[in-house]
Amino acid sequence: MPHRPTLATAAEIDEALAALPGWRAENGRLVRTFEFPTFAEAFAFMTAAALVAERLDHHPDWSNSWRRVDVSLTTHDRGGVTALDLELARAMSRLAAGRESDD
Ligand code: H2B
Repeated sequence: MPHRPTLATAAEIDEALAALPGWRAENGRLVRTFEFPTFAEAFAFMTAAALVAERLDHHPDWSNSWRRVDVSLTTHDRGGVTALDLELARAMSRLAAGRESDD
């Protein structure tokens, strides 16, 4: 993958989202809310995701409130969603899998 890929098409985003439950496309961004049983688990998820983001040199816009993490991904350089956002979304979903709260 090139370091800064080109914008994904709407069809590419739709296809990718079909395999990314909970994520949606909104205003040139991929957005998702994660909710964990405890603040400690939410923060542990953020720590793990931050290491992936550093490795990709691609960083989430996100906020945390207690057990909840709101994530918004975009490629600022390109003004929209690229394969890097999709890759980071997949990695975040993998890290959260089985750890989210049911309520
Ligand atoms: N993260 C995100 N989400 N979008 C970017 O365009 C971006 C980034 N650009 N992290 C990177 C860093 C760029 O500033 C460096 C120089 O690679």
